[in-house]
Amino acid sequence: MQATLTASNFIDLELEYGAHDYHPIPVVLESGKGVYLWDVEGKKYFDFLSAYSAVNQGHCHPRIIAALNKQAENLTLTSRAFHNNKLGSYMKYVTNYFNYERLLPSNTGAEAVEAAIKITRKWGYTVKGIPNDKAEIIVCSQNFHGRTSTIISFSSDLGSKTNFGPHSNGFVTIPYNNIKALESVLKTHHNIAGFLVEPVQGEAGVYTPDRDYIRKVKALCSKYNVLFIADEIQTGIGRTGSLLAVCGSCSCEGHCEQQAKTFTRPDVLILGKAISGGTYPVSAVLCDSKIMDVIQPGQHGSTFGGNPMACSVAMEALEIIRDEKLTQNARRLGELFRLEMQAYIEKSYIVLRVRGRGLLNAIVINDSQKSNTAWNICLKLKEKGLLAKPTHGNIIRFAPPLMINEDQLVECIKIITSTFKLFEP
Ligand code: IF1
Repeated sequence: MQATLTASNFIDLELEYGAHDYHPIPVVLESGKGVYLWDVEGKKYFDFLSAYSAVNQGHCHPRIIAALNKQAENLTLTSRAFHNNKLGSYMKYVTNYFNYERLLPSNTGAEAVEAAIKITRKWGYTVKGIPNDKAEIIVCSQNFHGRTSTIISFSSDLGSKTNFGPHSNGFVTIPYNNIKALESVLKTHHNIAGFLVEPVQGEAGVYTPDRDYIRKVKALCSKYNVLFIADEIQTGIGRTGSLLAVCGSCSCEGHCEQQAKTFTRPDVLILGKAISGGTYPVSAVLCDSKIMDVIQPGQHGSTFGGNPMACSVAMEALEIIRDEKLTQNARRLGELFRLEMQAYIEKSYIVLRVRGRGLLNAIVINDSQKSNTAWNICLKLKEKGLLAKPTHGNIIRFAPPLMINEDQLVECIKIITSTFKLFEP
């Protein structure tokens, strides 16, 4: 049956039987290898989305697939009612890798954010001494942390939250990249348990904060005894040219691939997406014992969290980041990408600016958010063999797998700029 279906048949099936929760680029993908994807008609594409930065190691990395298959032959799921022989080694490996004392395992990004919120609140009550049910968490406008009913409560995106109320209390919103706003809330609100922030705002359109923002955030959080919670679900694991984007903001200038430098080290670190190379849903919250130990048996959990498949896949995926020096590659090629884009922009009308860090970049199209120019550019890119997706109407995110090489990137830059040219007046 499959063999006789065309791309439009597959799309129609989703439209007919699926929830209408997405509006994808009309391409039906069948296989992937490294930076490449192939559709059902055999057309080959460069992937410039990487499943929203989950496939940093490249599609179907042979080492990750081998780890997956090997584990699948032995044991897939035990639940946390019993121990398994992978979880402990996984926890040791990841806490070492990121320099934290403890890890709480989960599956999707939103789940890990939820867990971080619970840990932070409980720390607020039991360690900081906030009165019962009064804890508040500071968040930034234009944030993206996931889709659960609590997380959308503090989203500023109306589409994400309208008619999904009643919303949860306990969040105070401040502008992003604004230290004064943070300090003023910390001064006036006395029940703040934490500050939750993306070190680079992804969904907002790849907004990179000032160089010293994260360092100042860390200092203020320490001063007011508030947990600094970094959502590195999208920015972490090499994507921005440093192991964590918080490193990219500290004085090491992104040179501490191996471990986050202690002074911009988040109190609570949230990881997801690329921790498994996009092979399996894996997410985690990392923090030290003095924070994590507020969670005791029966107070949090997940049927699939910490399962042996997730552990095996994630250890291999993280090992690959180091072995293949993907962080360094992201930094070097990210600079090349922005340089080439900037050179194009100098003489362009249709492209306004490029911004980003490492291989998490965005191009702002010179048209209104309501226009379909960015969408049309993406359709043209697709025709020319490159897949990217617009956001907020006039922004296109460019985030290839981190294992892309220079020749491939140069080829992609040609595809991208020659496509832009078609849209110049
Ligand atoms: C969608 C963007 C990316 C995230 C951060 C938590 C989560 C995400 C910083 C939740 C997820 C996604 C989900 C996807 C779109 C997407 C996205 F466009 F919103 F910005 F990545 F580029 N924190 N990001 O970026 O993780 O529960 O999905 O595993 O919801 O449509 P999840």
